[in-house]
Amino acid sequence: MPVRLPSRLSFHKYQGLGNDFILVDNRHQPQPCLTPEEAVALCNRRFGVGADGVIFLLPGQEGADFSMRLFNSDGSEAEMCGNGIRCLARFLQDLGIPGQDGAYQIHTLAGRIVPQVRPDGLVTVDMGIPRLLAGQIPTTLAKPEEKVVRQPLQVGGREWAVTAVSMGNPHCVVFLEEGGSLEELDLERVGPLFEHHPAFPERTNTEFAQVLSPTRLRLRVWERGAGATLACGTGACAVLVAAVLEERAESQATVELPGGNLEIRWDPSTQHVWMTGPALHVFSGTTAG
Ligand code: ZDP
Repeated sequence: MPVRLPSRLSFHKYQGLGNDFILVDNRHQPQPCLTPEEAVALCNRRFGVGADGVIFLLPGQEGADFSMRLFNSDGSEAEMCGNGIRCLARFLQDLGIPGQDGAYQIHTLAGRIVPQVRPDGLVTVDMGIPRLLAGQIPTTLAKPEEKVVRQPLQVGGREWAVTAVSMGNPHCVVFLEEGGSLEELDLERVGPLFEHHPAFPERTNTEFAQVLSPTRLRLRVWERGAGATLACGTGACAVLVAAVLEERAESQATVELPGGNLEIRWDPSTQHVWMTGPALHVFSGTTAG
């Protein structure tokens, strides 16, 4: 182990569709109380607690109730995290902070995001407006002010048709054509090649998707900084947006991920994307002294 675990750290483990996070109550100071290296050690599934990332609950900024920051399991920082913000909303409820009708205004590096815990325990999140211009993703696959929809990209010895979407964090969406099988996709081989492709200067999350019907999509994800995970909330939103841009789906659909389903809606009038799904507390603990 390169870095020791932080000692006597109180933490809370949550998961959304098997995408799991270590939540840290960091409300006492504006900066995360852990270094990225300490987050890597905590996320290690054999030497540490085990998680896809560490999420910090921080004091509010810019008029928001609270702020969220996330270190991936490789120590890199993500601007946003869809499954993670559902977990954060459940964590706030568990801390006894009711919010306004279960809704919280959360400042993230991707702007203001608003999760709301419903009476049935599922969390609906206003994920904001997707950013579609190449300069916003960022990607060099088009001029900065142009969209990237079904653009050819050479990766791993073949050509793929990719659509780029930012949900605050970068996503590259690939629909497998007729006959292509998600099960047969060698995610561990092609995932890293997409993640580190020079066309994505901030690296990228990559979703491999299949259209089951105009209201039902399926995906496997290779996450920037975390590898293959069981689910990606921002990724599910990016796939629905890409499917609408490619005229493959309606503006509301169920998205099947390896860990379960999310309901995603891209509101045509406001352009906001809405995501609904579960988030659950697994256990709380304290690291050794
Ligand atoms: O953008 C990134 O670096 C992602 N790895 C962040 C995590 C995204 C996540 N899986 C989600 O649900 O949106 C947590």
